[in-house]
Amino acid sequence: MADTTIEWEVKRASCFLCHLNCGVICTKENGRIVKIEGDPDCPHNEGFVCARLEQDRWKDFVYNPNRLKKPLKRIGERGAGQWEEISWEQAFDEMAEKLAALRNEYGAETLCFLEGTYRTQSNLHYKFTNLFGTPNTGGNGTICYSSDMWLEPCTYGGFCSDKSDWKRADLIVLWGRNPAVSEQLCWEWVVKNIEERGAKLLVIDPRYCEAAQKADLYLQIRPGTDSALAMGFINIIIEEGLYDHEFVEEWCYGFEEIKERAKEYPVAKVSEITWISEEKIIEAARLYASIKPACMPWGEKGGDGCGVNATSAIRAKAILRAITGNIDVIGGDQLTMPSDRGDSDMQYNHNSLSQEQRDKMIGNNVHPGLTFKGWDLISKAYPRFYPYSNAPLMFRAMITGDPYPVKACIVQADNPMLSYSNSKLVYEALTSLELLIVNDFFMTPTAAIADYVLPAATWLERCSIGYPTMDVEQVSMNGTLPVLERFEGGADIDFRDDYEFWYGLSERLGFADEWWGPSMVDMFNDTVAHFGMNFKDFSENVKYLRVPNAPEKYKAEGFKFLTPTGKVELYSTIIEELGEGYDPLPGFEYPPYFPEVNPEHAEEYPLSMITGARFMPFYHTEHRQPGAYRDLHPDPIFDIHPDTAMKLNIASGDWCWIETPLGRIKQRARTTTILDPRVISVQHGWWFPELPETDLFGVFDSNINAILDDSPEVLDSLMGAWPNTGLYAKVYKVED
Ligand SMILES: Nc1nc2c(c(=O)[nH]1)N[C@H]1C(S)=C(S)[C@@H](COP(=O)(O)OP(=O)(O)OC[C@H]3O[C@@H](n4cnc5c(=O)[nH]c(N)nc54)[C@H](O)[C@@H]3O)O[C@H]1N2
Ligand SMILES: Nc1nc2c(c(=O)[nH]1)N[C@H]1C(S)=C(S)[C@@H](COP(=O)(O)OP(=O)(O)OC[C@H]3O[C@@H](n4cnc5c(=O)[nH]c(N)nc54)[C@H](O)[C@@H]3O)O[C@H]1N2
Ligand code: SF4
Ligand SMILES: [Mo]
Repeated sequence: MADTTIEWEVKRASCFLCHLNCGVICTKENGRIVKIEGDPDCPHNEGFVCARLEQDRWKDFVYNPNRLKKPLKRIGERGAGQWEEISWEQAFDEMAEKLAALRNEYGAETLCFLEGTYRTQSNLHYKFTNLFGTPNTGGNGTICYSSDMWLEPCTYGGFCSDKSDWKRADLIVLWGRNPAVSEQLCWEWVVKNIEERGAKLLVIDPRYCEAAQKADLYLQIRPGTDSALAMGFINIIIEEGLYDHEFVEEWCYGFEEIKERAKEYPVAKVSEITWISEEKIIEAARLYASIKPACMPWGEKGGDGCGVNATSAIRAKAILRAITGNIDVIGGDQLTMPSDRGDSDMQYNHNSLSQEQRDKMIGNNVHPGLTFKGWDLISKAYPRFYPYSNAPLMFRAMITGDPYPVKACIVQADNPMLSYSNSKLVYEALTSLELLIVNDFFMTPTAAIADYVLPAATWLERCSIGYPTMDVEQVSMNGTLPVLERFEGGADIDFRDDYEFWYGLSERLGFADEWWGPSMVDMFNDTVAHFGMNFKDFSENVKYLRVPNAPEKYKAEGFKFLTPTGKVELYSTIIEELGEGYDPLPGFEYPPYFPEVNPEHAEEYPLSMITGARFMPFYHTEHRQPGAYRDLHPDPIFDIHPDTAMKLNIASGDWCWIETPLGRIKQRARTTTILDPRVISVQHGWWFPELPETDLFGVFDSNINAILDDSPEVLDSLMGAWPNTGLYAKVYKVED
């Protein structure tokens, strides 16, 4: 008689399909997950989950038949789709042997690492690269939050833009941020605050987006001009005496300097640059300075993603938070400070890397902010900061060998063939390597050109400590053991988690004893040791641990902001120390393609373009595999105003070419009045897993980054950030 016993199991996890790390409960039947629900007891999401988990869509993620099953070794030409399945042991042995040989031949700096948006334990790859001896870790962080993570500590010795007090603010400023799509849990908090507490909402966005539609005041800004607007606000707030006099006098350094600089941005000039009426600019500045407390969370587009003005936009916003007295107050943007536990260097092993190697970090002498050079200057405030090599320079080094040969790259949780600008150059760079290793869930366009492709464990298949981001009052530490073990319930994927990946390599390279042990549990045992228990007990007994933030730290006796002056530096002495060419005060310069500075270019490419405004259900380049996610959004879409579309004889739904000097890609038009007629909005992240691997899944067909520039002229000088908004393009119908 067949065994009909059904075994049920219920396990907790932190969803990592996005950074919010919602607490979830997974129900298993005979070793397979059958249900995932939001955990009502999780103080962060209180049962909320988004569309990525609803309708059982997660099944097409974790149980997707296209997941990588075994380590693959390239046996044909690069990109020819010819692979041999090998064991993990063989993969580790061979990869380590090749890495050691390349290190002997070219020096350790020949290895670089690439990461995308934070999706796994980021300390692990630093630990590995530092112990291996290379300073070269690059990533998308340069245009995503890391620039904030450096510039905010440089301004106020900590950072606050992910500790915005969404639920208790009386005014919420969403500036280049649309959480209604990008962080839906945060949007729940905003809506609740508006409905229950009567909070006001100010939105600054070129698209009349979901958040804008609920705003009390909406500014339809011209893409790429945010720092001009911020300077205009600073000017109005200072000239009208609306700033927080007490906070400025006691706690701000460089007020006269910023006041003088801001005078260069009178409202008429700002209106001309930003396409926003003078009245609205004044109204918005007064609103932000008068309603207290106000929070202004971080936003990718009105800051890190805006190219040459990235530093200025981020700094000017930080200054606005300070002069309006909204830093570290309840309902404002609360300040994080280094933990007083004195984190050991074991997490990152930054101290294992010699100064000689640090000095070789690519970007160190050109865009020093995010490199070790910049980190040294803010490390008092942010000892666990992640330094970054500059990715555009690193790709160029792979191709040219300048400043030295970069011959090997490990890619983990990143899809660089799509996520960085100038994909064709990225392709040239990655295919010129002697060794490319990719660790992912799926065969991506990046994995397709690798030498080794290794199947990764998802968040359901590894243990974790979830630290939900973007949440001010309930930082909950959610320790969980794997929901699924390898091969459980008949699953056929021979994954290793990201810890095991690094440990396996380290073992063969002779530095395993620098790790906590062979398993991630060993690391987490150490993380929770100060609670007097091991990780297993912690995950089973503690469930959620809330660590409330303590606001108004500056009111304590003897407090100093962790900057060189001990104050909020409106004028940055740290940037000054980095030398000429880096401005200690924010401002605005016209980005290279603007008609004001490049009229010929604008004649050929007349439409202002934003790229990568988020849309559901995808997370960047993920979930394109045929199935539940893709069914919700089968084709790439760009938005265009109906008047503009009509002039160009484009109907909604038409496939169109979008062209820049770097080439053209195609997407389908969607006409909408949420945009100014002069602006188009193009989706990012598009590839087509259903197309042949040998064509790299159509990676150049509809991927906007294939035609975006990352050359030195378009980068922010201090951060080296490349632009994904405020660009210029032309569009026309695909005729054949
Ligand atoms: N034009 C334009 N370009 C942009 C942007 C834009 O707005 N416009 N946005 C930029 C921003 S802000 C970011 S953050 C980047 C994002 O860039 P990426 O992070 O490169 O994009 P993802 O598609 O999220 O790629 C992550 C890859 O990691 C894999 N992965 C996910 N989780 C794990 C894990 O736990 N372990 C392992 N080993 N692999 C995992 C996924 O399957 C996927 O292939 O894109 C940037 N690029
Ligand atoms: N669905 C989905 N959610 C995501 C992601 C995803 O890929 N998909 N990615 C995650 C990641 S890594 C990040 S970094 C966050 C980013 O989160 P957000 O910053 O909220 O995301 P975006 O949609 O890139 O940009 C927000 C808004 O900025 C507007 N914008 C574009 N150009 C400009 C400009 O020049 N100035 C101003 N002021 N606004 C501009 C866009 O129209 C958009 O409405 O989203 C996260 N959430
Ligand atoms: S909001 Fe993010 S963490 Fe929460 S359920 Fe959706 S994808 Fe998962
Ligand atoms: Mo990001």
